[in-house]
Amino acid sequence: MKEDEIQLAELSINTIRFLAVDAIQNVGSGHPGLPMGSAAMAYVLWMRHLKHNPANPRWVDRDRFVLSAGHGSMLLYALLHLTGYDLSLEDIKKFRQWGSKAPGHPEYGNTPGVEVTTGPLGQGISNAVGMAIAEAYLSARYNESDRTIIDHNTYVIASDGDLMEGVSAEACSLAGHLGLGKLIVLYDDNRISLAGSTSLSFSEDVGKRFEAYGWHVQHIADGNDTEAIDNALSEAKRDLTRPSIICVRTIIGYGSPNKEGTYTCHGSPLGPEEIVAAKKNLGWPEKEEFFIPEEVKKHMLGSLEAGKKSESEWQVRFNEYEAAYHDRALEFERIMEGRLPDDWDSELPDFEADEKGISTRKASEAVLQSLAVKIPELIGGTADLNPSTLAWVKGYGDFQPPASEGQDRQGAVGDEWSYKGRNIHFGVREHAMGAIASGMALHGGIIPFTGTFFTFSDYMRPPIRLAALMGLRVIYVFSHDSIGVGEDGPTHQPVEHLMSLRNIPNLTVLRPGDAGETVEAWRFALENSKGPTALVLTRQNLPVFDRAQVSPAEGLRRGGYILWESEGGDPSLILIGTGSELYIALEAARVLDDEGLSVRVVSLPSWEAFDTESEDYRESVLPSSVKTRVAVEAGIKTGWEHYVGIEGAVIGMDGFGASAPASVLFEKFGITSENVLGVARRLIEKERRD
Ligand SMILES: Cc1ncc(C[n+]2csc(CCOP(=O)(O)OP(=O)(O)O)c2C)c(N)n1
Repeated sequence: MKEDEIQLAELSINTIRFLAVDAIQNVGSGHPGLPMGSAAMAYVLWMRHLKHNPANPRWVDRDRFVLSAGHGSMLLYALLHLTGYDLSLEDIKKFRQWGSKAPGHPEYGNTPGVEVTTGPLGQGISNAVGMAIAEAYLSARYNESDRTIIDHNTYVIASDGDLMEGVSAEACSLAGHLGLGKLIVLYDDNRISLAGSTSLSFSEDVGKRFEAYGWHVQHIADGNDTEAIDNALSEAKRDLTRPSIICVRTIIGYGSPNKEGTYTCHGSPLGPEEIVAAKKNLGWPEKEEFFIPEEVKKHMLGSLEAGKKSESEWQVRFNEYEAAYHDRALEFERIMEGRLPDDWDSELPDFEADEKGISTRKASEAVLQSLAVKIPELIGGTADLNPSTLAWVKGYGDFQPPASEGQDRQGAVGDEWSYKGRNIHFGVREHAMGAIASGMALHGGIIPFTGTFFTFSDYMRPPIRLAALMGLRVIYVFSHDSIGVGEDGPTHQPVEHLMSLRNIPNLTVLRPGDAGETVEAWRFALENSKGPTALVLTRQNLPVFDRAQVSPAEGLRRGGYILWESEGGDPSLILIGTGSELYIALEAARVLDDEGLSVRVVSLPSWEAFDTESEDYRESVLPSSVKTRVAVEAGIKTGWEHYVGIEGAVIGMDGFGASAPASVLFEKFGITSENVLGVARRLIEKERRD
């Protein structure tokens, strides 16, 4: 490397550092330590390796970059600004302010060039595993021996906190198993976290840990050694069969004479005096703020031209591909735009009325198989619960590294083991499964689904929340949705989970009441491209309603609908049910109807969907004049007042379940049509008395 290039690199690195320092000081909050310490590795990655086009942040074959340690957001904003993304210096001056394009932590959809929302430590690096899985799947499916249209890396900067969080262990263990060679992590090994030295709580050998996962591990002793970082990145890129981690020893707050190497610069502005001292120390103009030397501006903005060139070269390759493989090219464009194929729902199953019925998990399995035929981007799997949740796509192979000859394939979903496989075996790693699914959705070209028992949705809550925040189309299949689980007992019986997930904004929770509603639930989930959907399904069989006798299951799409009512309408009582309790409500309603009462049964599989319907529609389903209402759901009751009011009644759970056969549990906890009858009669009587 020539002397003037080395100097320009140093100047650029200091520009990144002081843009971060000044922006944070300007607004009085933020995290300067990480950008100062990791500016050199970020510079080398972005200026010498990252394939991207700042003029088109959505270019499909760009490398993905994830700042997993989202608190260091000013590092990313400095890079985005300097390399020509649509993020001005004025935006940066409004760092962390209302409506800013530079929020406190990077937010997907808010800032051009931000690939993922990060901040909760451990998530970003786990999302990146999903991005690398998506890349591997798409390149296996679409690249031809003579034409390559997908070939990019996923880069991560991760911090101590990221690697302390358990989810990173789950995700990186799986990444090692899968041999995701295009995943490259730069570990900002500064040995300082928020509250002090990592020697207080984190003394494992990270390199050895990743070696044990099957990763390619490299070490760099000096985080400012740009040549070493450059070489390590090249080496990492050459290894196509193992993910790479480069452990880079850095100094948090590098350059700040009184604060570097200490936790005091992790999350507070350096302060005016210390900033002057740091600038002096690194040979930076002391009085200047937001200073960008002309030569740095020119040099780093060179990314714009280089990016445009990379993309146009790719476009030529894509055009050639399109000429040779027309249909596949069209399909590729479609999936990358997130559009469903025209006839995607043409083969959905129809379920005949059946008293004995089937479980909604089983119905879901049938629906999923029919969708898989039409939607090649629908890929996913379970956390070691395929045979129980039935969330698999049979006949589409297992997503595994190609060189897995001779391995024990018990439990595999298909004969084929390759990156073309559409069944991902997440292992018993629910938390990572959620984060990985988000990464796949973020990458584009994939509609991911996951599967586990509903009670373990707790283990997935952090990524579910973030998927909702980011507005990602991820489909969570949760089976074994209540005390209906039976003998496994209270550890496996979700109770508070429905209400708890309903509280996450922009997550749609759907609890279908029979097989017909399950078909509609899947349809809803696929069409919901603005946020995740949780499908909450039973283990036990439920009757399949005779839709000639009750309303069509399409009603589910509105979140709630009148399933059935006494002739003449004008009900004096409304029974509301979801999932496995819907038929219980219907049974009770028919008895009351026989007794001469005018009853309405409302199926309410999704609160979120129903609440976004017009007031007129909601009023037509739940007329405010009818105050005598009973809701029945095998979950915690709290919250149902929202629909039954204080004058209504709720039949549900007050505490945990128990270990016993399901039928006994429903009996003991009073979730039966007899109890609905009793409660309804009491309410009616009370109303008559009042
Ligand atoms: C899941 C989660 N827990 C806690 C926090 C709060 N927090 C922000 S940064 C941080 C630790 C910072 O240490 P490190 O990751 O090493 O970053 P550095 O100090 O090097 O900037 C913590 C605990 C968080 N962002 N996410």
